[in-house]
Amino acid sequence: MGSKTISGVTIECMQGDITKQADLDAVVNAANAQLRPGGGVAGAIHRAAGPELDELCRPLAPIRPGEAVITSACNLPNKHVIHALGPVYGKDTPSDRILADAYRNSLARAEEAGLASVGFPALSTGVFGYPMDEAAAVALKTIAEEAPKLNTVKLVRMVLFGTKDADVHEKALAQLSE
Ligand code: AR6
Repeated sequence: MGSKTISGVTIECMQGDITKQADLDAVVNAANAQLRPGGGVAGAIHRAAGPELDELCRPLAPIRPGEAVITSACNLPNKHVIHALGPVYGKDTPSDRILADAYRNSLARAEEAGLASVGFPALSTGVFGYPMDEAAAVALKTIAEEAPKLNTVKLVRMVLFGTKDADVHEKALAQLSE
């Protein structure tokens, strides 16, 4: 696992499952605009959270690319789920700015709720087609840029499904200046 502390915020990268991060206040869902279960991360989060999560999401939908909304985490081992809509790579443009917005807005929702720790999957890198190395650079640069502005959030963890994806993120983390 890679880790670095910037302005008092610890940023970690690890291989794992976003639905099994019991020590985090919130996990971020790689959502669709309608906030419906879907596949990938969204399917896994809704399955673990139970059907009540879908009910909580309905009145908050639709959201636009780059936006994020927060709900309770229902049966997940966290307090909250933050539902973020990343860009479809090359279709929602400029994709890098919209991806950065999705991370920034997710952190803003966590701060508003007074949370101390948040876990992200690699937004947009599955069905939405964002190349992993480019997405990792945007994700970690954005989290590092936001770190000095965060008051309540002290831990941000990138949770990557594959070991290769975790390596790519750890390298991007190592390249950030402290
Ligand atoms: N834990 C951590 N990472 C995961 C997990 C998991 N349990 N499952 C998948 N990943 P995706 P997107 C990785 O497709 O590209 C959905 O159907 C996965 O390997 O979930 O933002 C929604 O309904 C990939 O690297 O999100 C939307 O329609 C990353 O998480 C659409 O897909 C994101 O993959 C969103 O697409």
